[in-house]
Amino acid sequence: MYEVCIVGLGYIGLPTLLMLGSYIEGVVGYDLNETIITSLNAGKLHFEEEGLIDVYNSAIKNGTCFTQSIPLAKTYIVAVPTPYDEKTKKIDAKFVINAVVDILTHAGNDTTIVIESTISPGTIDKVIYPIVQKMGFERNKNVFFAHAPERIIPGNMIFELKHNSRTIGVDDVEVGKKIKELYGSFCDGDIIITDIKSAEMSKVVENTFRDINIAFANELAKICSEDDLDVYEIIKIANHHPRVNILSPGPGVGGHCISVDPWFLVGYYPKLTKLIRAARDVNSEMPKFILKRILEIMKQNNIDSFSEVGLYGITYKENVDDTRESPTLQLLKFMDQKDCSRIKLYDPYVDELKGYEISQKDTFYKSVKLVVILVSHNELEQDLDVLKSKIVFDTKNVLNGENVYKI
Ligand code: SAJ
Repeated sequence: MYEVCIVGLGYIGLPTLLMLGSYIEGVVGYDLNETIITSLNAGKLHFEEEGLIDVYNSAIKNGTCFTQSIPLAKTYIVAVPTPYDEKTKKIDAKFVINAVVDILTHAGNDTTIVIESTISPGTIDKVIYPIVQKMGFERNKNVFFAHAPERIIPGNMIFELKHNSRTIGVDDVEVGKKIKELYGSFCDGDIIITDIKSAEMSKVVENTFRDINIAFANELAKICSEDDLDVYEIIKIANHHPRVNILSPGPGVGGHCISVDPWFLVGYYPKLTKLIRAARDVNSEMPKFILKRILEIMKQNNIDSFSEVGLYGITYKENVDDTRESPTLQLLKFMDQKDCSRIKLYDPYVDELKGYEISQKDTFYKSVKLVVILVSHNELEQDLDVLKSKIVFDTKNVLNGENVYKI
């Protein structure tokens, strides 16, 4: 029997598995997706992340393995996606439910299941546990639950896995101690133990806080743009106040966390979430504002075709290859099909994207007059010379010059 099985080897499950596997023996990763398991067994990682290959190598040395059929383990850590229902704004917990049912069907009694996936407050009590009960299990007797929401940021995952503090929600102090010891094998940060619902709530609150702060920055950007003020200068000055810390405006909020988790609160507390809802709306409308600015800049520079416009950056943020909910894709959705097919797209991390043609870097720069920077990948530093000869709309505040427009 394995010590720990990680269920779901995506953006969170895989780094967690490999980190744990570098520190303890008896760790196994399980995923339904055959391609993922085959590639991991062949030594290939299915997404890029700094330092991931190093922890892969040390986990493998330590005996970590991957499987497509659910193995027997003492503890299971579930890291599967938790989308939300577009209509109701409530969590769609089907993947977590399937994982828990799958685990209990195979593992039987005395299993500990740690949910790492972000879930709306009350999901374990109200959604998962009733299903588990119907299967004949009794909580805290023959099945034990914990919620250990992840906190790692893509681009710095390995460092943050080791150094960030963690929250562990449990029903039972003894289970809390056991899970704390497990996470403490690799995590140097504080590990705070609380109840399950508080852990569920605190995770969603963290991402919602960031969404609201970014929305404030984005709203300021619009105000400043209206009055010809430099929003970055204003935020820089305000942030010198010891109790002010405004984040940066940008083309929108992407990824599968910050743009999703606030809905878990809106969906369940619709009458109490005016601010959270407004922040979501401000951030979701940002790509539309960017499109309006692109059209203004095109007009000012006598550019009348989108074929002379290029979007630099397709991923949801810099130096990662993840395009989920990316502001660029949100912007393309606001454009009509004809304009969309004319506009040029380039991203050093993206070679292909369903429904769109991605240019090679040389062709991209040769064919466009206006470059819109939507993601400030470090790779951009290599292009500073060519960018001097273009009109640039820099939505990330990384360039300066007479040819550069800002949000
Ligand atoms: N963004 C801005 N302005 C900023 C910061 C970010 O517009 O000042 C945009 C980014 O460009 C991106 C989006 O917001 O499109 C989200 O990026 P992010 O770097 O803020 O966050 P994520 O989604 O990569 O990771 C977040 C983190 N949560 C918090 O910082 C509270 C991470 O710690 C979580 O583990 C992760 O969500 C998650 O999985 O929940």
